[in-house]
Amino acid sequence: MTARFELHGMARSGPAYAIMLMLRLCGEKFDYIHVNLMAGEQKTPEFLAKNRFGVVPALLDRNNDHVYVQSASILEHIAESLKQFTGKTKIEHVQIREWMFWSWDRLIPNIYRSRAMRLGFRTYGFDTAHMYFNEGNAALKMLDDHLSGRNWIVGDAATYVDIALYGVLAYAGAGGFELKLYPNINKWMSHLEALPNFITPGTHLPMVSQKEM
Ligand SMILES: N[C@@H](CCC(=O)N[C@@H](CS)C(=O)NCC(=O)O)C(=O)O
Repeated sequence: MTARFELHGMARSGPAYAIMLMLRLCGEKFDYIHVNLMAGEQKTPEFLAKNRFGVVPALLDRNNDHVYVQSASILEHIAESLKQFTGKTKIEHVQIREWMFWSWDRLIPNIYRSRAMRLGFRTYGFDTAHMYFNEGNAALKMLDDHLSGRNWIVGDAATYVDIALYGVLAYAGAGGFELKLYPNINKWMSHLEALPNFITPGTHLPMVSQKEM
């Protein structure tokens, strides 16, 4: 049987990892299309027809032939359509979205920009680099405080916001962030790592396209 989903991604992309992790945790097989970012494949007319933003990930859902883009929106679609990791109540749904919006406002750009600088993909002056690093740590502190006495970000079970944020924090070390300073985040990450079918970023997406992963 053909896989329902086709993920377009790149091995070292955090948002692509988050989608792959979500599909794996849902027990859902998917086809994988490698997008060569270094060669600029994400800016070709063919790819832009799938994702107008010219970035990975993108997810084709063969059930309605729609290509979903922006990892936050993709995760929400997977959760809702597979009825997994959704949160239990209407208020939980709202809280999940609040954390998703917060993360793209305060946490994720600071982590990824710090990482991109360390990997040599971007260059910033000292003040700018310092600002991303400090704001990233302020966001980590906020998340760590929230996780005090909790197993999950929202409610009493894992939801897609846990998966989204795990997908980012798995790369925080590469941005120079010391997660050991955040004990509640560490504990929460170990809860997610204990879920069935969990897969680490190091062993995830290949550098070639692959059927039925
Ligand atoms: N907010 C987007 C961010 C996606 C993003 O920035 N992807 C990076 C890889 S991690 C990318 O494709 N960069 C290529 C480019 O900007 O040309 C999402 O969550 O999907």
